[in-house]
Amino acid sequence: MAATPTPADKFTFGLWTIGYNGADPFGGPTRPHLDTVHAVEKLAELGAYGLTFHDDDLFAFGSTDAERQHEIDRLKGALSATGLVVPMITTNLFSQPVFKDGGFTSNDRAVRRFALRKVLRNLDLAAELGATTFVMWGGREGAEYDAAKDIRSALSRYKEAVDLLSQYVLDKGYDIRFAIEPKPNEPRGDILLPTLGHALAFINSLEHPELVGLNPEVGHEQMAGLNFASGIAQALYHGKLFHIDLNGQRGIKYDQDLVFGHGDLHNAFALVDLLENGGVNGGPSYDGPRHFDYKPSRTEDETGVWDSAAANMRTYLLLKERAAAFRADPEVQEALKASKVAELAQPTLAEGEGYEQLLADDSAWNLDTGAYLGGKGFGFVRLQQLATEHLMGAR
Ligand code: ASC
Ligand code: MN
Ligand code: MN
Ligand code: MN
Repeated sequence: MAATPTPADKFTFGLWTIGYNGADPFGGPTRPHLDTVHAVEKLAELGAYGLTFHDDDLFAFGSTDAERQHEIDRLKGALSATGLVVPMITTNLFSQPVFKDGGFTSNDRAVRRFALRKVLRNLDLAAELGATTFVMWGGREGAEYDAAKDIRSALSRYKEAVDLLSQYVLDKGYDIRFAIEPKPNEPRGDILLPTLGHALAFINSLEHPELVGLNPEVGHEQMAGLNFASGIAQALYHGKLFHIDLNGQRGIKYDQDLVFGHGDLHNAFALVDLLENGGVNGGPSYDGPRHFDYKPSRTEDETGVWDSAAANMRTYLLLKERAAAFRADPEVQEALKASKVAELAQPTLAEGEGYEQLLADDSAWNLDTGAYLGGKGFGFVRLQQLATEHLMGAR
């Protein structure tokens, strides 16, 4: 059936997602190490399109050049055997003690210089593997204490880093763009660029804003109490949806990284409709990888890991089917019309009209405002109920 994934669906997984060993702040691993070649083979079997990774997921921090190359070669072998691709890679600037106060924005200048070197090396690897997106999740870029971090200096150092990396990509002629991944907190008490909106403003301060966009993650925006689908719509509006991290989150709490849809299912439905169909009024959408950044719960064994990987893709495809059914339903079309959803796409001013013409238009001022008391309801609840019924497979 249509809910069986194929590479054409462009589903990708982080090596750290299926490879998560279950360690959390309160307990150690519940699963053994997952081998990279095995992971690639299983993902291919399940119908995935690609794999992504942090440098340290593939080869341990501090590996010798030979050890590093050995792991790269094993990965390349598995990729060519299965046809999986690597559309995105990213750098771990958060696990090692050296990054305890961040990478690009550590108060310690020597750490900042080391972090840049680690990323430059990883950019070469990205280019070698054909990855066109380079994600920057600054999990340790932040603070717990207001006196400990000068935020404006930190943002200047962040900009300095991204400007340098952009210049490197341009000078090397790499076909790579950067995608900043916002997160409000965890592991730091407060992380810099906490939401998609903060990151968009920061991008405008860069030397090469055209090379830098967003990699929003469902749960991260929801940890800030925000509407993810709405944020993605704004990212698309600004042409900045370079990549996306799909997962599930149940409210404002620690970063759960649940399977996609195992959180706010209504919002996941709206999101898939937006990504696949450009939203209710249509418009530019997203054709990049559908990347899952989730963690198989530590309660699961290896069978549970692959069940959860498959669940991400199946839920996405089922939502895609449901969104298509929603749109095809004549009652939905009629309800959308009654709700004037398409009318919002119509400019408020007529062609060539300015404030003078508007001021001369008495009908604009003579609107029967009293009619809005008790009348002229928008019918949004009916529309949402129709969406809910399609989502539940009841229509
Ligand atoms: C990333 C990314 C995250 C974090 C997290 C690491 O690159 O997108 O959300 O790292 O998955 O545990
Ligand atoms: Mn330049
Ligand atoms: Mn997360
Ligand atoms: Mn993520």
